[in-house]
Amino acid sequence: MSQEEEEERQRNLNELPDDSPLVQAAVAELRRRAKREDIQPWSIALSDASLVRFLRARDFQHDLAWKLLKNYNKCRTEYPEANADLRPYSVLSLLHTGYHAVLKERDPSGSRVIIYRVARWDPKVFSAIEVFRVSLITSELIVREVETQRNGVKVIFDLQGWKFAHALQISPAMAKRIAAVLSDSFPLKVRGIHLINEPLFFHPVFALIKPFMSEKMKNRIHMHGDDYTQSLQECFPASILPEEYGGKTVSMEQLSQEWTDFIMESASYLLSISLLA
Ligand code: VIV
Repeated sequence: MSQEEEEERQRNLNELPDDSPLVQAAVAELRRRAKREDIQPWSIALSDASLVRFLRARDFQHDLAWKLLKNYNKCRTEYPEANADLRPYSVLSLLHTGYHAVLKERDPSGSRVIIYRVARWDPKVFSAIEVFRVSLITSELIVREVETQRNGVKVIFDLQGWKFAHALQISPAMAKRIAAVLSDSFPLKVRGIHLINEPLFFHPVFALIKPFMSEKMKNRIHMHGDDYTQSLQECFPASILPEEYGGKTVSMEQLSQEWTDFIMESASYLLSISLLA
């Protein structure tokens, strides 16, 4: 098969619904592999709905989907501080600060758009592990959406207020976890990371994360600086952005409140995927 034919094949498979025979066959194969290789049955759900995420995240390349599943499993079991307990209560007061929101509308390519505001994270109150857990919780919720499985996510990090105290929280181990989850340890395609208001002394932290990232991922990181309005709008239409970032219709406060409510409504699902003893 030529490369174009292979890409065409992957695109077509990605458009198929969960219950189509081709998707079902690929899911069954992935499940057989997981059972044969003794993936701990308690650590990851082997349901159709869960397995199909890994296939879509890797455009139905079976070996890559399998590798992603193994890495995801490894992260969940080897990094329980962030991964084991995904119940939202531990991060509720962080969510209430307005640290995090998910836009209502997707971008024109169908990606989910997520925003984090570092200025709302007080490093004396919340550790990087808890902050990381917020991202895991949101990721576990949006990865259930078929459109997100197909078209991935884009992230906007507002680094205004980034301080030395934040940087101190990013240990080399944490930098490695961040890079891992962006590249090959979570079944979401990361289509872009957009940094805005990044101060000069964010660069040493970025230098810590960079060596663990693939070329492809590095190329997807955009630094917009302080004067970001225009360059950000070249990447995202103003119509989907909140008021604080050049949009017209909705405030971060409102989006953040609504997403926090959604997380809280999802508490029982989040408990069901937690790995509690
Ligand atoms: O968690 O798809 C130093 C994305 C992110 C995720 C997870 C998934 C995902 C895009 C991250 C992005 C955020 C879990 C599945 C990596 C959590 C980051 C938590 C840390 C503590 C935030 C501190 C601020 C960073 C800012 C820059 C990071 C970029 C270079 C990625």
